[in-house]
Amino acid sequence: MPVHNSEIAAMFDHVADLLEIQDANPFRVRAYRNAADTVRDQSRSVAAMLDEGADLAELPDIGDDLAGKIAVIVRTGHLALLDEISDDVPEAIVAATRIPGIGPKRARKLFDALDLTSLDDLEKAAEDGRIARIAGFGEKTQARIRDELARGDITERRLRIDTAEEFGEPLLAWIRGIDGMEKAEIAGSYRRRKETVGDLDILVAGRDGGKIIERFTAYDEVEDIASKGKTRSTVTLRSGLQVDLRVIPSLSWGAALHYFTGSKAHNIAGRRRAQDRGLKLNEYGLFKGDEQIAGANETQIYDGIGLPWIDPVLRENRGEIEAAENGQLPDLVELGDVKGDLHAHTTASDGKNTLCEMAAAAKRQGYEYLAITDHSKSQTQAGGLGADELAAQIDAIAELNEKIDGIRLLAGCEVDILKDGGLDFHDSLLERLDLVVASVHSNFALDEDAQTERIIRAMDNPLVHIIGHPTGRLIGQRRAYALDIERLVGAARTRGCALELNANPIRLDLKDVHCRLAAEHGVRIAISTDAHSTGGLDHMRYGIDQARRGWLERGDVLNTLGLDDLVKALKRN
Ligand code: DGT
Ligand code: CA
Ligand code: CA
Ligand code: ZN
Repeated sequence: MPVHNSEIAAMFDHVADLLEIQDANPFRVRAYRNAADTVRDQSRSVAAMLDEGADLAELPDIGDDLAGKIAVIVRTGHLALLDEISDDVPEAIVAATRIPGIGPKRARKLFDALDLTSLDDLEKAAEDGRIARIAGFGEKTQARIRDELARGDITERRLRIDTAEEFGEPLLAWIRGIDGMEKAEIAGSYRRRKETVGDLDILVAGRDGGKIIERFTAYDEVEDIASKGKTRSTVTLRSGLQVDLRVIPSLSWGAALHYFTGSKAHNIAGRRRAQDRGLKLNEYGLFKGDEQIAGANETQIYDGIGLPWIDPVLRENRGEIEAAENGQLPDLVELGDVKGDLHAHTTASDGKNTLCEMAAAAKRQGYEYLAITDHSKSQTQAGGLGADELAAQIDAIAELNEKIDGIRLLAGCEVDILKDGGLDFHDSLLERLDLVVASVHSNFALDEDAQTERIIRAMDNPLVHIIGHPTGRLIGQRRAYALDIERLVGAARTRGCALELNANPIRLDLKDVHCRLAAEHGVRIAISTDAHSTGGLDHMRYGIDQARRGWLERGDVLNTLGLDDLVKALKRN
């Protein structure tokens, strides 16, 4: 069974984390991080590429050394370097670096100074007041560490949707090859396209459950079998992902799919509706007394409780049942509605592909336009462009637009929002751009008032079209900065500024409920990939899923406009 890209990427990221804690050469750390990004961004399996004899050293940021390491990982599942250095660094230090404000060096200092070995030790130290006594830490840091550890999401293990897909889709394909299975689907939060999933809930329709489950548990990635019966089994995969599998008769397929898709709150509301009609709804069907009146398909289940079919992305009991009842379900935006991408980087800053390559890739997506938005000068570690370099890029884009057909590049910039809400470039330069995305990349620790004020100040500038990744969160890694999102939405509305839904599955920023809030206030959402490579443009579909969870319709989304309408819409006054 091949090693997945995300597993290779995670190993390289892990090496980078450990090297950073060991205070290794920053260039070496960077090399592993870049390699991890490259592997993660490949739309094809690196293991399969190797199998076909591809030379991985031709990929961006992968030299002969790293290509060799990837080959070993694919062959053996191991990276010797990682085993070596992880012996020297307690895993808890790596976990501690996820606490906001605790970088690798400070985490190391904490653990060394207090002779800690686990996060429990760290929590105790924070409670006993020992952290505040270390030079350079203080009461405030101590309180933050205590709160973060008490909150628990540093140690919580939910898998990002893209990672879950990487393990879930091959497993599903394998299950679909089992003799005697009739249908199989992944239900649960995965089918609702939530940004993270706790576990996978797989449904299989078939008669001989015992035999199907026997084959299921023989899947190569199964590491631990917690239970294994005739209709149900729970296993853990090598990746740590838990999988619940249930085998049901075809006659109950729709009912089971409905039940195990959830959410629980949506189910409970549905069951109550059934009761009000004198019916009983469970995972086997919809019943009137002992008679099954629906069950084989999901639409019939909804029909039986007097509702049209409701898309799984809406099933959170956030008003979808009432909307369905009143014929007011949203006409959700679709991937095919997207006419272009409004946030992308090139080799000019920290991207991996050139202007030309990005343009060709956007054309392959079937887009009308792609905005090139490299970083601005304050982003030194991301190769931010100086004013002259941006001016040169504007010319290069104009030149390229003359030469290429079928795609229009928009000259843009992801300009840093400075601490006081000012922008990293002068208006005289920003004026020359087709599109300005303004983002926060620093001073995450400002209090809510100051942070909100800062971003609103940036929106005061009519040259700003979109606020990039508005809350700054990185799923599973960095909490959103303090922000009054309602105030931000109100300010965006009065200023005619759009907010980004960053489609990168590690960001998905804005969250679903915030997308909905923005749209309800008439604020346009730009669904953008923030691609740092040609492969990154493929992330659009995660943004679309998130947008749909946020009830967005085509008209709510800025980049569903065709080129001419977009250009008109970008003229703020
Ligand atoms: P997750 O795994 O935490 O990302 O979220 P889900 O939604 O996949 O939750 P999970 O795996 O615990 O259960 C799968 C579905 O099964 C859930 O969405 C709804 C259904 N379900 C589970 N427990 C209950 C329950 O106690 N009552 C009802 N009505 N449905 C339940
Ligand atoms: Ca689940
Ligand atoms: Ca489950
Ligand atoms: Zn950014």
